[in-house]
Amino acid sequence: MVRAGREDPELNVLVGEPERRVGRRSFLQVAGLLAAAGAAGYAGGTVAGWGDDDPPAAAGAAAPVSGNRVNERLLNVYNWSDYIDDRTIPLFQAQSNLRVNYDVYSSNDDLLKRMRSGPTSYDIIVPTNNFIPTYLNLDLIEPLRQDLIPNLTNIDREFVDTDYDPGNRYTVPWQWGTTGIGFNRQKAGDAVNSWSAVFQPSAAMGGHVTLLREPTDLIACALIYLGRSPNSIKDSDLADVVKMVRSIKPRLKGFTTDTYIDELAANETWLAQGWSGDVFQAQDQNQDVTYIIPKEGSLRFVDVMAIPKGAPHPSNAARFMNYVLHPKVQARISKYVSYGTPVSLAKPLLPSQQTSDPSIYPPASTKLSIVTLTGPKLEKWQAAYDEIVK
Ligand code: N2P
Repeated sequence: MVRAGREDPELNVLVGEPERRVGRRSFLQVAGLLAAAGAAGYAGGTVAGWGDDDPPAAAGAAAPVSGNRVNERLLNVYNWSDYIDDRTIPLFQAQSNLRVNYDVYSSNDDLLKRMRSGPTSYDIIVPTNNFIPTYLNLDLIEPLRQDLIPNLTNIDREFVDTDYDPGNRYTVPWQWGTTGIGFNRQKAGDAVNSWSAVFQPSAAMGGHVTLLREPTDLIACALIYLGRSPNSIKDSDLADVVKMVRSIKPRLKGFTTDTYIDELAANETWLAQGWSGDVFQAQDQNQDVTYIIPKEGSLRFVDVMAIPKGAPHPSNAARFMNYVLHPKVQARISKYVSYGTPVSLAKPLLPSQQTSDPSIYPPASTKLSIVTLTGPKLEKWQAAYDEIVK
C-alpha cells in the first residue's frame, strides 16, 4: 500500500508529495537547502496558497523578536532522524522570517548524553515522554512561554493531562507511535506475531535481525516477552533480559535506531524491532515490509518538543511550537512520517488509509504500556543495556 494515500487537490497544495526523508545522511543536504532558503530571506512572507497557518510575516518582520537571550532571527532544532517532511521547515522560515538550523540524532541515550555534557546552542530538543522526569530532575529544560503558543489548545486532552508534564508547562507533543516489529514477508513469512521473532530468531534469519539501540525499548520489550512487568527493576528480571539478548547476539545484524528503515527497504534486514512510522517509511519503498505490534503487547510513546535550559532563542522556539501545532502542519508532518498526530483536528486532513490504520492508531484493546524512566530505573536499565551491547 502506498501510504501517501488518497489525495485531494487542496491537500496536494498543502501537503505535497514527499521528496525525501530528512534522515541521517540527507539532513546535511537539507540543512544546506534550508540555509539557502533562509539566506535568500522571505521577509514579507508570500506563502498564501501554501495552506499555512498564521498570517505571513508582517512588513516589520526583520524587527527583533523579544524574549530571546540572543537577539537573532535564528532557531536551532535538534530532532530525531526521519521525523519530518521536507516542506515544514522551509515553509516555517518563509512564514516567520526566522532561519532554522535543523540537526538530527537517533536515540534518547545520545540526546541525553549530549544535553548532560554542557550547554549547547539548541533551542528545541525532542526527547521521548518517558525521559521528561529525568530532564526535569537534572534541570535540563525550561518552562515554555505558553503565551506565545496559543495553538496549545489544539492538543488532544490525553497529551495535556499527562503524568510527565501536566498542562504542557515544559513540553509540546510532536508525534506519537508504538514499538513493534518491522518484517519482510517474503523473507520472514507472514506469520510473525510474537516478540519471539526478534528475541529468539531462527537460524535462518541469522544476520538479518536488528534490535533498537535504545535502552527503554530494548529492555521493556524483552521484559514483556519474558512475561515480566515492562517497568521491572528487579535484578533477577534484568539479569534474564541480559542473558537472553546476549545469547542471540550472534544472530543479530546489530542494534540500530537509524539505519533499519533503509535496511528493511533494501531487503537487508528481514526482522527489525522498530518504531511504527519508521517501518511504514520503509514500506513506502518496499511493499514486502510490514509492521505488527506483537501479541504479548508493546510500548507506546510520545516524542515531545522541549527547550533546553538557557537556550539562546526560547521565543523563536515557542513560535515554532505554535506553528507545528497547527492542524495543517500536523497533517503535513504526520502524513509524511506515518506517526500519530496529537492534534485530532489534523485527522480530517490526513489520508483515510492512515487514520483508519490500526497500526498507526491502535484500538484501545491493543496492549500498550507507557514506561517511565525515573530514579533507580534509569541507572539499572542503562547498566543492563550496557551489559548487552558491550
Ligand atoms: C523517528 C523515530 C522516533 C521515535 N525516526 C522514537 N521515539
